[in-house]
Amino acid sequence: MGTLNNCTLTGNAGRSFAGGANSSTLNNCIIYFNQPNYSSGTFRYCCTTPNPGGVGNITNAPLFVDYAGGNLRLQSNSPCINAGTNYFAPGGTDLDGRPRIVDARVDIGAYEFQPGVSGLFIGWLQQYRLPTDASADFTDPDADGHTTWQEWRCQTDPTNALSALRLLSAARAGTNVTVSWQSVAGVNHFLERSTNLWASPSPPSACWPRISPASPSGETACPKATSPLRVDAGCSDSPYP
Ligand SMILES: [Ca+2]
Ligand SMILES: [Ca+2]
Repeated sequence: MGTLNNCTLTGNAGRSFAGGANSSTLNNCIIYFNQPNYSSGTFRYCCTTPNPGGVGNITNAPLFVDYAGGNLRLQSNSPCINAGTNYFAPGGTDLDGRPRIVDARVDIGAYEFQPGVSGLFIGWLQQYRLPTDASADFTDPDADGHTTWQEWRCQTDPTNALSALRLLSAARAGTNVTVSWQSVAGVNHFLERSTNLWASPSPPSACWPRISPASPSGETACPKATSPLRVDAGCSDSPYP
């Protein structure tokens, strides 16, 4: 018994009492995937099933980012987004330390959906024990020259300086040059060329002109060129694309 505001209760089972909530007051809470979700109590602006009655409650699944993997942040199409009431919203931040109220209305559950920032990314930060509150997003904790966000885009290890997307070698091979880099399975890489390595892509969100198709292999042969080459995983320079 008690009162919970903006909490997520999931994956619990009970014998004598409900696995989720029993005779409690819940506001802005997700109570889902428990056996059973609740027995009795007062529910306002909650996501649970069956419908307990009361104001603002919804019964559709909350659409967690990865329930099996323990990532209980919300997908972009979650019915919990902007479905809570600010009256019961706690303090300034959510469980990750990011803004608790986005778009003027609080979400149901422990995590606020952060537009432009995938919950997958925040869960990935947590896997590496990096701060989830955005303070590490654009810093370089392992000092390998790549920000955490860039390492996310490349799926390299943001806590290991030896793990980074960079060219390893470029060797002549007949009329071609063979370029190699450290690859990561499942990530497409692009080889790009510019007359000025320090030039910023224009517009800022664009990549340099690509001279090879996407390649997951970590090695490709391309025509010899006098201009510099660089390897890129998507547009790793752009913030939150
Ligand atoms: Ca880094
Ligand atoms: Ca790294």
